[in-house]
Parts: sequence; C-alpha cells; structure tokens
Amino acid sequence: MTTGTLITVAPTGAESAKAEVPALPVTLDELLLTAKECEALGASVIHVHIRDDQARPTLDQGRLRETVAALRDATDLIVQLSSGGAVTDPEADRLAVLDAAPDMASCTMGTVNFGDDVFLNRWEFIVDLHTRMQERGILPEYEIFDLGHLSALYRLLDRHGLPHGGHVHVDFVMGVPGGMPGTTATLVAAQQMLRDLPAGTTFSATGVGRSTIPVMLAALSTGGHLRVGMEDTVTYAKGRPVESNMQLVARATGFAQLAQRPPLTTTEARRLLGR
Ligand code: KMH
Ligand code: ZN
Repeated sequence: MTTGTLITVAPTGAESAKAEVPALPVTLDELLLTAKECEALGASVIHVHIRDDQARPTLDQGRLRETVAALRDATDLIVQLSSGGAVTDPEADRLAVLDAAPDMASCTMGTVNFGDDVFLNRWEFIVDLHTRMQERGILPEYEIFDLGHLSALYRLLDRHGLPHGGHVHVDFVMGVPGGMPGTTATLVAAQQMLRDLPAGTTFSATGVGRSTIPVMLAALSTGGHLRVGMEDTVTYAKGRPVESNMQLVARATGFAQLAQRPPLTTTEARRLLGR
C-alpha cells in the first residue's frame, strides 16, 4: 500500500567544512531556523549532526542534550541524532549519543569504505547500539550503505529482536564512494531484499551527490520515503551550489506531490514509525 512520503532532512553532516559550504547550518540558531523552515516545507524527521564553536563535528554531550531540547521546543519534528558521527569518532562517544534521549538515532549496519576513509561499524558495536536503543525506547534508523548491510540487519533482528515499539525503518544511503551506487537498479535490489525483514518495514533513501535525483525518483516510485539535505548534497544542479536545506526539502516535496504521495505531517510520521 502506498502512503504519503516521510521526508527526513539531514541538514549538516560531519563531512563538509563551513568555510567551503557557507550555507551549512552549524550553530544551534542556524539549525533551529533550518529545522523550523524545513518542517513548514514538509520535513517530519531531522537527522542531526552538531558542530563545536569552530564548526568542527562534535559529539559533546551537553551540546547534544541542548540541541534535542531546543529542537523539541521549536518544532514538532522527530529528532534523530546521528550515532555515526564523523569517521574519527570513538565508539564510546558514539554510544553515548543515546544518553541525550532522542526520539530516534541512526544505527549503521556495517563497515564501509567512505571515500578515502573507512566508516567502521563492528558487529559487537552494532549489537550494543541496537540493544541500548531497545532498552531506552529509542527508534533506530538502520542505515544501509551496502547491500550486505541488509543481511547484517536480518541477523541482528533474528538474534536480538525487534526495536522498541516493533517498527523497523531503514535508510538506504546510496552513492557514497565505496558503498552501493545511487542507481534505480540498486535501489530496486535493496528494496527486494527487504522482503526478508518483518512485514511493515519502511525505507527511505538518499542519494549522495549527483545521485540525489535518480535515487529520489526511484524511491518515490517504489513506495519508499526520502532523505535530503546538505549532509548528502551540496550541489543543486551542475555548477549551482545548494543555497539552503530548504531548497532541497522544497524540491523533495515537489517531487513527492508529483508522485501523488504528498509529505506526511509530523503526526502522520509519528504514526507510521510508532513514535
Ligand atoms: N558521517 C558519516 C561517517 C550517521 O549519521 O549515522 C556517518 C554518518 C552516518 O553520517
Ligand atoms: Zn549522518
């Protein structure tokens, strides 16, 4: 059954430098303004990475808590913290992200080459993240950078049970150099593999860089949901830098409406995800 479209905005990420991408929201004020405007345009979930006073990625506990509280105060968005952080972040700090008690947190389902770096996600670490989220009532978004990560998810749920609330939601992060390509064929293959997961499993997809549009169109036509934002895309079209996250959310909303799958409200999104 096709539903409306859950739109997640991933406004900041850990990879782009503010000096190179001046429109990137890095302060709390910039993040809150972005969050409010993206909610008004159709986003219902926000995937959050935060920065320090020098605009460098950080997992500082105080800042994370303050960010979660401020987002809840200013918006009705479902707040999803990144447990992925930056490729240099230690596992202990990534686990401690859960102490900030977000509604959701990402949980990447395996190691992947990440450009010239390696995004390390050991099995025991994944199990730790999953079981701590189960205990604390935080909904994981299982991030899938490669098709084998879906086999790992199957194994995780088989051995350690469903997330708190029982709903399984995955996000295909496509087009990372070293991960699965951002193509329709790959998205269809990934979607087919979801058949092995519990009935009712939902998915979003995001295409990094120039794969953003093909992935968005493929996701909409296969019943998937969308993640967009400057974490994944800093070029709007050839030779045109992204002006703001709002520009990307507006484009996603437009595509979703054309597909006759309009954006879910935050209330509808909470119902879909069981939050
Ligand atoms: N920054 C990447 C290394 C996540 O948020 O969980 C990892 C990432 C995934 O962005
Ligand atoms: Zn992220």
